[in-house]
Amino acid sequence: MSGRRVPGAAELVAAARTGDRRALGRLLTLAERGGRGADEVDAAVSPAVRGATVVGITGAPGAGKSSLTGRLAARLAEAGERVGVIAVDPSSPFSGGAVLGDRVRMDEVTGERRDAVFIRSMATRGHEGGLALAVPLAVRVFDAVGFDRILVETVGVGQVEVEVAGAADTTVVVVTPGWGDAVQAAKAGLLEVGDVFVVNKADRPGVGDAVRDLERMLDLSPGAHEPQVWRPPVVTTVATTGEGIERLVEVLDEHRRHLVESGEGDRRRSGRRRREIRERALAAIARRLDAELARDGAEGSAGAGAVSVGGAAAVLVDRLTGGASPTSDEGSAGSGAGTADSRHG
Ligand SMILES: Nc1nc2c(ncn2[C@@H]2O[C@H](COP(=O)(O)OP(=O)(O)O)[C@@H](O)[C@H]2O)c(=O)[nH]1
Ligand SMILES: [Mg+2]
Repeated sequence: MSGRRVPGAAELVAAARTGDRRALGRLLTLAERGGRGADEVDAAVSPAVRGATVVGITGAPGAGKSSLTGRLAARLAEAGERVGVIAVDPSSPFSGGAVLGDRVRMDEVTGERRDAVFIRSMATRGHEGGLALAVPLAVRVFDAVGFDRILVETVGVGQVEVEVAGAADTTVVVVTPGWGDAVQAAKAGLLEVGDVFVVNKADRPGVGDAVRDLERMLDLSPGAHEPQVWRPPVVTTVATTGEGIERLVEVLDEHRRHLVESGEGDRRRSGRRRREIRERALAAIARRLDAELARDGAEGSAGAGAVSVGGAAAVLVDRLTGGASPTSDEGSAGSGAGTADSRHG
């Protein structure tokens, strides 16, 4: 470890904990790239994780998520918290104008407490295992080096993005006034994942209608009228001026209390951990599968005597699992894929 010029993950963690922002940036890059580097980061940060609160912020492009995230980060930082921001933007990886614009906007509002906020943009492609692995690891990095709250901004349009936002302790769904915006959110599956709803751009006409639309849809969700079930509050904001942000912070705190008191927080965390382990195992298995397929050449496992595609797959599974019965393996491989599909559905 000490002989290398490139610092190892443990050294980077130690440096990042003392406030070294470059070290933190490198840890996040390693987390995003996946593979062995990410595994090292994982091993280095996991023992140091303290349980920071993760808030997912999602909604349609242009709804004002980045503006809202910036305001929220600034407000929390002013209150003494250290805030990590992970902004996932599929349309503008790294150097795209939108990401850069978001960064500038957020830096502006962060002002004096600027060092209490660290913003990281992440691309949705180009790293092994994808967001489902990169984001939770990045969250643990922030947590382990001393951040109290982690805001994860994702566009609420793809299943993976919705899932990433939904893997937070508290998920905030952002809509805007305007015909059908709440309906669109419902269609994208955002109604189910939302713990808090924000009608942003409340400086525009139609705010009352948007709030009513949301309340009406929330009335129809299961358990909506049971007292022990969390009823997602609807908050109106103007992200550009900061109006309503205070109320949003209050509501986030209320939800955090609810998570603790109801036990739902622990359930979510263990569910999240299970999903992440599953994703990581799947990625490892996929790597081995690919290596096996490469060894077999273009014919796949056909050369091993299997004629059908299913048969060839069963031979491969058999080889990887060390000889369980091909039929039962084929069956369980099939149902495993079904589970993965339904999870994304
Ligand atoms: N009028 C108005 N514009 C807003 C508000 N919040 C954000 N915007 C503007 O809406 C555009 C999209 O905002 P952005 O935060 O990038 O949205 P995102 O794509 O959801 O992250 C920007 O031009 C913002 O300045 C608001 O409350 N009122
Ligand atoms: Mg944005």
